[in-house]
Amino acid sequence: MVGTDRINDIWGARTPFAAGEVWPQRQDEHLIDGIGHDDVEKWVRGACLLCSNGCGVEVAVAGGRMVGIRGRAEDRVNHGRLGPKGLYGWQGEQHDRLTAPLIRRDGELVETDWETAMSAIVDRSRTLLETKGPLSHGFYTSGQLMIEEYYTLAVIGKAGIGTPHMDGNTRLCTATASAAFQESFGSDGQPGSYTDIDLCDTIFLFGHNVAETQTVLWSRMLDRLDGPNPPRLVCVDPRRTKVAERATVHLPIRNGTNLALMNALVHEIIAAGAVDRTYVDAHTIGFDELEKMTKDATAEWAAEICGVAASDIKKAAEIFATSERVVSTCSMGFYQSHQATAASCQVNNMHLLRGMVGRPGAGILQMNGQPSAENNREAGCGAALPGFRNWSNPAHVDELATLWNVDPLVIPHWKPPTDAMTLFRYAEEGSIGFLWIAGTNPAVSMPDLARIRATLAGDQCFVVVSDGYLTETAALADVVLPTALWAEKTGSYTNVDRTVHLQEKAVDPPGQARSDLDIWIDYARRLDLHDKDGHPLPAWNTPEAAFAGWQECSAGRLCDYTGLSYGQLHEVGGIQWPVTAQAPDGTERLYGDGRFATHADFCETYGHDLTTGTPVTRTQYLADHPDGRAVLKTAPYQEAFETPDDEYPLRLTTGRTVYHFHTRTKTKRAAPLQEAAPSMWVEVSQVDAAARGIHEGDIVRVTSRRGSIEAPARVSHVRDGVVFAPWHYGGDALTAANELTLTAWDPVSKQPEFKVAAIRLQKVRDGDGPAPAPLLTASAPVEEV
Ligand SMILES: Nc1nc2c(c(=O)[nH]1)N[C@H]1C(S)=C(S)[C@@H](COP(=O)(O)OP(=O)(O)OC[C@H]3O[C@@H](n4cnc5c(=O)[nH]c(N)nc54)[C@H](O)[C@@H]3O)O[C@H]1N2
Ligand SMILES: Nc1nc2c(c(=O)[nH]1)N[C@H]1C(S)=C(S)[C@@H](COP(=O)(O)OP(=O)(O)OC[C@H]3O[C@@H](n4cnc5c(=O)[nH]c(N)nc54)[C@H](O)[C@@H]3O)O[C@H]1N2
Ligand code: SF4
Ligand SMILES: [Mo]
Repeated sequence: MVGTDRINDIWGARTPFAAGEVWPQRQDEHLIDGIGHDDVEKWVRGACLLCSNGCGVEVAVAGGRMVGIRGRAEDRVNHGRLGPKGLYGWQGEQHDRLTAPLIRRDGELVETDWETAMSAIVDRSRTLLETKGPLSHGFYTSGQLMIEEYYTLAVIGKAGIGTPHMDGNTRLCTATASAAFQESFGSDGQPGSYTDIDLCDTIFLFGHNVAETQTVLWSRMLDRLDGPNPPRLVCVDPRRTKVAERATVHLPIRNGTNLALMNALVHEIIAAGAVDRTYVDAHTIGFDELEKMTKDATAEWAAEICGVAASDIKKAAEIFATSERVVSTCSMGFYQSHQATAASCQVNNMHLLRGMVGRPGAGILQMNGQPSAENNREAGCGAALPGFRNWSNPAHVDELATLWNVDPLVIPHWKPPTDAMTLFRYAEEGSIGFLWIAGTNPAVSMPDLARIRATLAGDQCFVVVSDGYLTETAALADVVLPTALWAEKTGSYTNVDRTVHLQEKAVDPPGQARSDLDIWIDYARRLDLHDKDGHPLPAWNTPEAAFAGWQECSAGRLCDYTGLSYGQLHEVGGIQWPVTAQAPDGTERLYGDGRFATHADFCETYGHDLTTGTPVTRTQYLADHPDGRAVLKTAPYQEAFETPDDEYPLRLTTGRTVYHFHTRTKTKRAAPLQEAAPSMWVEVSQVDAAARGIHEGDIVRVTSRRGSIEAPARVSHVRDGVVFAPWHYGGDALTAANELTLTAWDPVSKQPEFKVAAIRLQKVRDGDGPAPAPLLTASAPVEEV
């Protein structure tokens, strides 16, 4: 093995640096056993596809196979570094792949050819369109495809078929990031940049275990923390993560109480007189309302609800109030909760109150999780229109109708676009009779799995699954299509801080597998989708032509790609949008001039009431005159839908471990990663374990109102009263955390509440050794094992 060990040395060697210096390069590399540098025939450029950090890479190819990987030293995102998944995860693509289409015959999935599979899909599709119309069709996609693919499906679904029932698993992931941007700034679009980490004096991490979920970004933070004049660090997480261990203040709040904390932090900042009045007056609306809504939200009040010391809340507020350059991130601990949008807007508000948006070192990073969640949102492949356009603004719909040369009435805008949770409800009751799932595994990743399995397996809905593997979801489908993955095709990905990368095709896909782009173009041609003049829709057949189509669609919008080219992406690596004739090398930050995307004719939404989700009308919106000013808004704190009671006395939360990606389709097939975290466990505090006679490694049962799971217990540093379950472990054994989670969502972003449910915990039997949980992460045991 040539290279680096990222299993035992997760973040690698420190390269400390001071504020304002350039983050030093460190090139990480891994070649498989038996392969040396001289054996590599070519290095192909691209970006890692195993989280939203989007690290620039080069893939080593020999004999038509991938044989290794290295970080791209000059890339702005990672300066050469790679984490565990980046270094080893691709190996999982070389095992157990689907190589031919499958079709269900007499209850069994059997191999078939493309002609049979596509004919079955198109026959069903055409019959339903003729008898029931476009509302019979649903598309549920991903945060892991390429923008060329998303935009192609957006055109098929929105200009060709005309269904509002399209969403991505981005609904489970970053819908709240998008919603919070829209509510505060008028449009989706990340204001900040990773270089803000290099310049900041303070970092706030809200429900974000960056040490395990964006390991390379954490390396950047660690290098600041270990350098001269390190930033102060505040961490809000019910577990003692590696982030918490480095924090100046760690607020281990009860899960499901984020908004109480946020309202108190804003209260304390206002009370301290730390508001930048000049900025607020010139660039925001809604201050008086915000002040009123947070008037009673004292640190003492929140301390009761959140279960942390009032003095710590005050300390955190004081740190924010006395810093000049804060970087804040929000992630799933905030997004997968009942008042997700309101809590995340409060983070935007804290920055607005202190005039810390779009300034070097002062940046908001509402995180993305998946590598191309951003692209799904931009391309309008989910519950949105392409280019951050406003579905309730007829002028925006007309723009698209002109671009696509279709009747505006075809483009679904007579109702809000359908979110994933509602889409599955329609599939459950059969009004959606044709559901195409691509690049996601809902039979493990959605809440309340018993219900999802029944929906997918039932006869009321014809289910097509496109995936590289026979996943838990594919096993329930009517037709399964084998797809190319990642470096087996060419296309672009955009990461958290708007950095676009081009992944260039390095190897052929296995067997008969085809790219999602080719599959969808084939489907569109077979359905004979066309524009008003009879020209085929979409108009392209190749990734580069799809990219050109997308560029045209993005023109003049915030996510303007018009100045980019494949050639430039190949040469430079990551480039941040907008890229235009005026900004040919990209744009580091948005909103530096204090002008936001809230003009009524430009904005993506007129906003919502954050408590109920009720839309604000255009008339109301105009009356408030945001007109380029940001909107300060929040909601009063409410308890989560499910809170502990006598029967279910503990709080469940769920999340990730560093070694696995999601439902593990790739990482369980990559030996170093799988060996590092081979099977399910649950994390319990010392106090809760002792009360139930549970010791490290004992087998426990966790039961909620939806179901139960059994797994070994790790006695860890999770807060008392909270049980943490990783949700990576699907399969037959009913160990998936989502057996327990509930069907409930934030009213604005519609993001499901994976981070709050009530459960009961019982010991089942003694264990025979420590739990199979990692030792070097937030899952570390309290006592040595
Ligand atoms: N190793 C690894 N990395 C990944 C992924 C992966 O599967 N594995 N997935 C990628 C994707 S798609 C995503 S979305 C990101 C997710 O990245 P993160 O958001 O960092 O991941 P999670 O582990 O889901 O949740 C983060 C933290 O939220 C805390 N938390 C739980 N409940 C609450 C709460 O009520 N309030 C607060 N404040 N915190 C709470 C948890 O203890 C956890 O440490 O990671 C990306 N990176
Ligand atoms: N309890 C709980 N549940 C959660 C979460 C949580 O924190 N707690 N987090 C949620 C979040 S943030 C997310 S992002 C979701 C993720 O949930 P999923 O999207 O279901 O997770 P993955 O395992 O990444 O599934 C992606 C699938 O796409 C396939 N795939 C990869 N690349 C391609 C491609 O190019 N084309 C095609 N057609 N297929 C491809 C992979 O093989 C895999 O089967 O889970 C959510 N579920
Ligand atoms: S931080 Fe994310 S993008 Fe970078 S190597 Fe790790 S998994 Fe890949
Ligand atoms: Mo995600």
